[in-house]
Amino acid sequence: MVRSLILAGVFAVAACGSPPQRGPTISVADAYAAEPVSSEVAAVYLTIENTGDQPDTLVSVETAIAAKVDLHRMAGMGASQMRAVHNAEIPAHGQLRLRPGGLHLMLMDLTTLPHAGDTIDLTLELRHAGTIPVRAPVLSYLEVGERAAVGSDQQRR
Ligand SMILES: [Cu+2]
Repeated sequence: MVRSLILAGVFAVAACGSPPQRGPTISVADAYAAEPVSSEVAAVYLTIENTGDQPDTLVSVETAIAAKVDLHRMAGMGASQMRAVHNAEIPAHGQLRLRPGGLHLMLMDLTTLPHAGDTIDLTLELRHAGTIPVRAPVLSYLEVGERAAVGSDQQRR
């Protein structure tokens, strides 16, 4: 709370004339992880909602069970077609959707192998909103496939 008040103050100075933002404008929904098929990496999907007037940027993600977390984009079919992305914008009054076949988080060098039914705790860092804790249930390969069939990146609420 203290941190968001400080950030709101900085923003007010930087964008004179805009109405002040009230309360958190960033939230995370629909987080889940795919049960890894190898002992080295696991994919995590989630949606970041931005109800604010300014874009924000996902700059990093941490979790206790992986040495590092990369943001990946699919450039084609298959794991060999994944490309690292350094950050991703959450548009004002919009959402950033990480989903199978698109942008996703890749937990690299797993220290613990998560199984379906477990949960993974992650910490997202956004440029403006700061750190956001996220809990992602681990789903089986079959359950992930069922979710992937619903909706698309362009979905609007
Ligand atoms: Cu990946």
